[in-house]
Amino acid sequence: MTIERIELRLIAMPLVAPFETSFGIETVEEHIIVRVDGDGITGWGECVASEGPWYSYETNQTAWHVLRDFLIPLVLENELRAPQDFPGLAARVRGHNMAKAGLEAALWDWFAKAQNKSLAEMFNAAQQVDATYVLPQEITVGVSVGLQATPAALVEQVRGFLSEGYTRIKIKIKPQRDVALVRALRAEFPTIRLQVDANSAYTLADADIFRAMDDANLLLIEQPLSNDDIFQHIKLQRELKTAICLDESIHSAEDAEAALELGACRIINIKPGRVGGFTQAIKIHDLAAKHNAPVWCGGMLESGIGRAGNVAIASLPNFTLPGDLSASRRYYQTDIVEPEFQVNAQGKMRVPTGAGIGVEVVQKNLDDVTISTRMFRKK
Ligand code: OSB
Ligand code: MG
Repeated sequence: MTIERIELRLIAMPLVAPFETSFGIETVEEHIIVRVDGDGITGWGECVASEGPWYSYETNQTAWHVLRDFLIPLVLENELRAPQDFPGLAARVRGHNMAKAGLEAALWDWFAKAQNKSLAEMFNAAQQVDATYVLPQEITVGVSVGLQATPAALVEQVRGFLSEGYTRIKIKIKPQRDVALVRALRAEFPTIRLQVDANSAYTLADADIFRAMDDANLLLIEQPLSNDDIFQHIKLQRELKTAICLDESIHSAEDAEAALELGACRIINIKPGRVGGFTQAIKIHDLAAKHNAPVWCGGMLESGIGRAGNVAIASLPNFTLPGDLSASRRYYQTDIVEPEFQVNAQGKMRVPTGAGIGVEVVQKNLDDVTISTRMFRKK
């Protein structure tokens, strides 16, 4: 059981439509794909850093540097017995969670394939039904809708997603484009499962804006205040009936414990990339369950490689809220895996059952979107 080669690829995939958040507009998604090879087995992972340090400080350039110079040598110079060995090895590297998570994901896929188990099985997603344990066959998913030119355009976008089957809608908000959007949607769709995501665009001085949406029956308000903040969120959560959900503030199980015990939020968005990988994501899932706090799986506009891991982790039992896990074609004309991810008329997505990520990487599609490649070998 030895990893002999690791390949990095920077890829650029055009989005079917621009995605606008409070921190910017994305039209092309650039990610790093990590491939590990050994013993005739290939594992795939996706690093969800982006071009610029807007969502977090990581960029594809910082992730490439940290992977090339620090993380990949650690894997090639040490013998791993399980993917869970990686976080301990990588702990010397402070931060850079997305770089770590991209490589850890490839290791999970590689070890899962070596044991002929699906990722969901590796993550212990089986749930008790009567006397036996079974893996969930499908999960309920949602869609994250970017800022649109007008409230009317947003209403039409949402109508389209509802007609495709999605049963939970998240909208992006930013100052001046918030309460009016919620009101426009509630006027048209009074009972849908609706939530908002501010991506850290507000301060406590804006508390009135959140009070103004407190009666809109939102599932949650995601990351209203500063990235990394816990303290100010405690003060805001005290003022609101609606649950705050933290995204950018939670980088580890320790952060999650502080936020839940101190009352900074009542729900956590788990993105494996943001927390350094699936091992840490599972820790946060388990910790939140102990606190009776629901979690859901966030997204970073992943290709099918990253999506496969997210769908698998979202099948764990305390992922009780629908995730930002939409069909491949909601993001991309052509995905780099087969079969593509689909959503049915009830807003559900199937969890792959094959070994590892459970989908095949289509080499030609991957080559078509590759900007640069670099190979690393065991000495
Ligand atoms: O805050 O959840 C976020 C996309 C890029 C960066 C941050 C976020 C998002 C999304 C999209 O909301 C979720 C998806 O992948 O569908
Ligand atoms: Mg978010």
